[in-house]
Amino acid sequence: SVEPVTAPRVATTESIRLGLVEKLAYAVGKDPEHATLQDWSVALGLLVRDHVVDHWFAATRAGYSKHGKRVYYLSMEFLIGRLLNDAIANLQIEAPIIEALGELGLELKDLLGQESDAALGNGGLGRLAACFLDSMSRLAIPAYGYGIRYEHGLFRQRFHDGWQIEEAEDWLVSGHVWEFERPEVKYTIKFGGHISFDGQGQTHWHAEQTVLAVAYDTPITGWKGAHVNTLRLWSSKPTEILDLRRFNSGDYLNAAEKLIRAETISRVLYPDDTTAEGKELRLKQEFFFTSASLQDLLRRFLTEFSDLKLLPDHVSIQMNDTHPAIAVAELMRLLADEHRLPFIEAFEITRKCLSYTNHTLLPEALERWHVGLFRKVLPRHMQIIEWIDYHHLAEVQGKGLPVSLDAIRIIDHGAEIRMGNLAFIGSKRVNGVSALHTELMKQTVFSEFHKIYPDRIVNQTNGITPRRWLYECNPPLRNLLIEAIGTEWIGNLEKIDAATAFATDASFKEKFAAAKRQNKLRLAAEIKARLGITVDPSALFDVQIKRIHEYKRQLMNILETIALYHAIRRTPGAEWTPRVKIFGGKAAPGYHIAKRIIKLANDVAKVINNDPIVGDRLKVAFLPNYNVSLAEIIIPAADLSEQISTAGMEASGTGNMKLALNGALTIGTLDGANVEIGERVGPDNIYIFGLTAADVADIRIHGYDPRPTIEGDPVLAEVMRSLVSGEFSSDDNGRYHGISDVLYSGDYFLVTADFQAYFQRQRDADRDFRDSSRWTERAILNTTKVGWFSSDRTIRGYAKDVWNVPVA
Ligand code: 26Q
Repeated sequence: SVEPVTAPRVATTESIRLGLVEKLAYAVGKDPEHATLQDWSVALGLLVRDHVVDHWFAATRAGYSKHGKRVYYLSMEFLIGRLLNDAIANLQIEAPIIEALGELGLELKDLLGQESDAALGNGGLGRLAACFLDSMSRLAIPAYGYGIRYEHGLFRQRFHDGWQIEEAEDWLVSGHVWEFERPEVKYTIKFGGHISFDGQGQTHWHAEQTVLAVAYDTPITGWKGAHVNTLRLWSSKPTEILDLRRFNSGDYLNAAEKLIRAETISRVLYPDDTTAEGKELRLKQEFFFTSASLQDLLRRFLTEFSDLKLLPDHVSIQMNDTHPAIAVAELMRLLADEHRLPFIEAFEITRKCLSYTNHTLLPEALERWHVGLFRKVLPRHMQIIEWIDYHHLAEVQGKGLPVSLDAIRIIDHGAEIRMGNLAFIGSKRVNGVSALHTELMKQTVFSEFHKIYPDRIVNQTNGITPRRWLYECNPPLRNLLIEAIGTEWIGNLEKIDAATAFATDASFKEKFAAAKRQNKLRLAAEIKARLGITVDPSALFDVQIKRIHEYKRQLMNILETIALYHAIRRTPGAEWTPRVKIFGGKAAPGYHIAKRIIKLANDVAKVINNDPIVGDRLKVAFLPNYNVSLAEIIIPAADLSEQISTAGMEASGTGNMKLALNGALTIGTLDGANVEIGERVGPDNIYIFGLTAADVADIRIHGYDPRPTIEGDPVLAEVMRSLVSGEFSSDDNGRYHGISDVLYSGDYFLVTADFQAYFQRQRDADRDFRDSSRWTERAILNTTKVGWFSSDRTIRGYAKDVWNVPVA
């Protein structure tokens, strides 16, 4: 018999050094003399991967999950970023690695920088999925992440003359060492065609197109390697490699057509993070990975059990937004058509296995599919959805509750399929991602459902993994915390509160400020390298990093920047708090206003940064290609965190949590998780301003006229004039007339309504920052009071309220 690996290997300086040289030779094919940094980075990745694999096997063999319940997290997006440092940190093998590299004349940080950033997500939703994987491993929950192995992740952003240019992203070209291809794990996925019923009660789907979904597995190491889960991503492949008949007849291009059609499905991530456009390929992607995942988990279940009625005892499936909501119909199809269960039983089982997380209330972001397109791509699912809709409506009518049936129909006016309603009806639990958002879900989009199913909607406030978002990205602060309170907080972030006692300790304060300064110097160097802008590291670093959206109101931040600029120019000799405005974020390629807001920020930056009157009092830096790796540099260096969305519109936010944990004070509206952050850090340690969600709802009912607000505020009025005068667009005076028009005519996101309160709070921050000792105390309290926002806490909540699984 073959002896399996039994215990994880131990990392010593010696073993790492020898292992590295061996990997470099036999896996990379280079000798040390000719190896590039990239070669060394791959060698190190492969070596660390061996350590990960040991733990992976150990975890599986420990039998933790024997006949237990498994969690399946279905997500179109996993924004994982780089994995090398994450694995090193979780396995606690940094010291021997640094030492071994030193002996070879190499520096760890240089090798880490070579790894490509896996950007298989747009923003918050995708990054949340990645943090959840980390926490599920931390808590030893037997879980699988399921998604798509996009060949091209989110586009790379660069600026040309200040305008956003998108370029294809290519994360796989330089070799991704973390995945294992599983060519034997593959499923057939069907599209289109028609349905027939035979006399024996069997349903047949005669597909127009079939492709294969092939599995690629990435191990996800939990804290201290105690548990390792699997992220399984599906890649689409043709069912037959080549059409030989066509090829032999000389028709080379058409012979390759099927291959291209099949591989297109997992080719590229949709770069839109709101507007749910009804694109056929998007629907195919959604069905592709959902079907493969469900087939895979059913196969796994059936190797252990035979009675599908037991499925809900052993399987919990989480739908990350409605993107995998087709799971409701697909699980029913698999149970009924493939495994011959009666529809009604299939429906019962389905509703006990699935749960749905909602991430938005914006009506334009709720997925809908035209019935015609849907029937063309998924003819059987159309029938099943008609059955569910009819059956569900009858069920509700039977209860005699006073609800609007129109609001709960899946098929709206016979024309469109509402995926949110499908997900809701097919789920055991439906959750929002912050207390406010969940409350609004109950009152708005799902109010009718909430009347019928008062226990179904629950809240699970988002969280972030403290491993990546403090331990890994902020070594100076990490080391200080370990010195002060030990290491328990890393695996149990609520323990970070123990450091609250040091908030007024002079020596701790000094070291905390020094750590912040070190991080600011690192960011300043990055700004210099990427933009050529010199910034003063003792200035207030004011950070807004997130996707560009009107509701997130980067525009309000820019208008405030202009107002501050005008004020500085008017009295340069006054007492100014030097500020650096730092922006990062991508706009969806088709979102024209968002792209113009980027151009405005860059235009404003150019004028301000080159105005000698202003000097170091104000600088503006829009860093291109904001991604996970850049976030890891910006966040530890921030003093002020901009969370200024129109109240009621940001479901939660998670950047707000990362920035607070790293000692930035928040300036923000009472929106999403800002509300809960404020409750924990206290009103003195956060700058809250502006309209509340209730105010916004009220204004929207009564109508809002921006003109008197603008004209009544000389500061804002002057800013508005500068937009149309060409002060920031001397090469094209008309460039910002459109933006001005948007603000004058309706201003849906209420930028002008909140401007004055925002401007005032910024001046409060200016004043407070000058008392650096007091500011440091408040920054410390932000770090020590937000331990609750660990994704470990979030996952404990899902485990208890949604999945019903035990945790470590
Ligand atoms: C849908 C259909 C077609 C194409 C794209 C999409 C699509 C893709 C991504 C729709 C939405 C998204 C992403 C949404 C998102 O990131 N939402 C954010 O989720 C975070 C985690 O819960 C919250 O913190 C943010 O408040 C929320 O905006």
